[in-house]
Amino acid sequence: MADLPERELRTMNHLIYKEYYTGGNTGLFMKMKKLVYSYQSPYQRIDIFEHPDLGMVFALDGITMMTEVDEFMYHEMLVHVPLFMHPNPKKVLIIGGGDGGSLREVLKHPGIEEAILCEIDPYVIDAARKYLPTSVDFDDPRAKIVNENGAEYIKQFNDYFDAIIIDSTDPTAGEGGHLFTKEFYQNCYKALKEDGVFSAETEDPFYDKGWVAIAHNRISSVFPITKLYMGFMTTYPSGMWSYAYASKKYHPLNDYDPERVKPFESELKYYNPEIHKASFALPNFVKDLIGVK
Ligand code: AAT
Repeated sequence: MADLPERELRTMNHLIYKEYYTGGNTGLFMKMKKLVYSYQSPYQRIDIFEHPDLGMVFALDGITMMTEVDEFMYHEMLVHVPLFMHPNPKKVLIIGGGDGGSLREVLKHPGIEEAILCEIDPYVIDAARKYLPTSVDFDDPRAKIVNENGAEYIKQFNDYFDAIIIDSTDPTAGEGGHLFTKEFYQNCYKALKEDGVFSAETEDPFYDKGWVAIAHNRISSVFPITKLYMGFMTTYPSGMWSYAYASKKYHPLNDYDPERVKPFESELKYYNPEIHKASFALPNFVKDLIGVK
């Protein structure tokens, strides 16, 4: 940042982005270098900025969805925790995730035959193609892009997917609320094969504790195995993020085989077998939140 010309630094003083966390009294600010793209789609306001340290920053309705430098923490945890629990994932559904980060991580698994990305807003995908270097080749022959509400799209599937990954906006933002209902989780259960695995982003346990509790309560009322796991995510509220892992069959610790990760080591920047196991160890206040002893 120090090497920016003085005029650019002065300009940045006028381009302040603020995200207000739930409750409205705390938040995050960034001094942006420039606004790269801004569009009001039928679903949400899409902004992409360039930041001197964080690279491209993608926001929906003023909420940070990802930055170029830290998105790997979130996407690797959301995708690899469930996919390494499955012996041979071939058919995967991602709901949300139009920036392409989750699809990128899914396609690292060589056995993938069909990866469906169901993103409600086609403008997010267009913007990601053009401006987000962390995106993916959306035209990969294994990928299929669908622009629909994931809560409706899922209803047609029975016993079909090896893995379902919910990369959704927050439950109170845009169309994200559809992806936090019990009915939606029931439809995910139905769409999964008998050894299917599931993951979902479930908010931060500090500012959004109410939603963490609701999401885990609902998911665990549907799946026989449901576990909350956590990871760092530097530009999300509180910097610590929660996820749900669920399965009809595989326990995320007892059935885990760390050997499967070996061939992927050079491609992963956050996830490794130690992180996999450690991410299921929870602070007491988080256990209390979801009623786990
Ligand atoms: N991977 C980046 C992180 C995201 S993006 C979530 C995406 O979910 C958005 O592009 C949004 O358009 C899409 N989406 C929202 N609701 C639906 C729906 N009902 N069906 C399909 N797609 C949907 C999420 C970051 C969350 C954390 C931020 N604090």
